[in-house]
Amino acid sequence: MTYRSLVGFLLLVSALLLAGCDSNESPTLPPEEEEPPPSDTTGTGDPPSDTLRVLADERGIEFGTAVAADPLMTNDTYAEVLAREFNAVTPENAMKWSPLRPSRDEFTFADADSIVAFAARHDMSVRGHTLVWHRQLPNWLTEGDWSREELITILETHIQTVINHYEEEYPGQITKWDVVNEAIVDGGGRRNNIWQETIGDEYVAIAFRAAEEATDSDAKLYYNDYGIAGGGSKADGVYEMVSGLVENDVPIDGVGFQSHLSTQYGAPSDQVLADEMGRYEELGLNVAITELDVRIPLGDDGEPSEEQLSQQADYYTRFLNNCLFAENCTEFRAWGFTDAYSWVPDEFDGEGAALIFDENYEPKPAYDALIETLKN
Ligand code: 9MR
Repeated sequence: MTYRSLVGFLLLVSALLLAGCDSNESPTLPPEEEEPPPSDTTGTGDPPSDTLRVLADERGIEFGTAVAADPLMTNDTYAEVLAREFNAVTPENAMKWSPLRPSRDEFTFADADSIVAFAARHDMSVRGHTLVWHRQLPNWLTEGDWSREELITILETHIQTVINHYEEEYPGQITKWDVVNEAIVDGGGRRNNIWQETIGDEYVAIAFRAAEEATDSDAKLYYNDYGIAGGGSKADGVYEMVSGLVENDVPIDGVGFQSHLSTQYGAPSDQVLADEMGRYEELGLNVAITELDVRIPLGDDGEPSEEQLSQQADYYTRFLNNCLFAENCTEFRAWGFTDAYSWVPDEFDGEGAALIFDENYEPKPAYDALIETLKN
């Protein structure tokens, strides 16, 4: 037999064998397509491992961010990253007087509700921000000629209506309220604003009492301010005011350290941070990091340098670490999470890149460093 005829014979035998197999067995069906695993934590499947949210849940810490209503409603990536990485939110603007109260008798809850409803769907707690402040006030309020009694009534009605609305519509969802925001100036004294001028020092206590009276839940009531994490006259002024509230049995549960930092001004040392948090523990109060961001002065190309990004990562982790170490700190929140939406470039010329995801939702070194901190 030649080589050619041998190959031909073998091919014929194998063809017959294969034909025999086919005729004896039913055709094999392709396996059924399986559902792809969920790519996010939109409430439908298991969350991916090692996100900030998963690690924060494991440690039992609220790990949150400020949220803007507009991108939440219009940008799927924004909503997806938010639900994947955080277990807590703070409405960035939607609960302030101006958006919430277009006239004395009218309340518009739609934007704030959309954030709280999102939080409810995704099992996130909410920090209500903020019941009393001097900014973002409607014209009808700032231009009115109010007597002390009238303004107290307006303030108390506001606090009651807002708290009641959320306790009725979204029970248990708002676990903290920033009752009063930024009442103290850099030197340590009271800020001169409409509340202070018309009602006097007492407006702070009035607001806390109104909040306590309005709430039927165990939502915690906070005073919230910036520039108090690193000590100094403002930090002392806040401490003094808060101590006075405690002494007078005003219902206050905690103090929010906003913590808007810049890489060009440095960050408080661990010791100072621990001392500042610790002195509130001695008063029997909680503390929270409520609005952390670390802005960067950008170069001509508009980009942060590697060194700046690593300094930023260091500041983020320093604040998280100190919160994890402090017995009375149960909450860590950033003021936004993507550089695509941040208040910083609007307010600080030439500065930006303050958050832990860049404009394209790519994690920055600060993100990785926070992951490591939560793991360790
Ligand atoms: O991030 C908020 C920005 O979009 C608003 O324009 C600004 C108005 O005053 O308020 C910003 O949020 C502030 C927060 O409510 C209180 N602490 C300081 C925050 C940054 O200014």
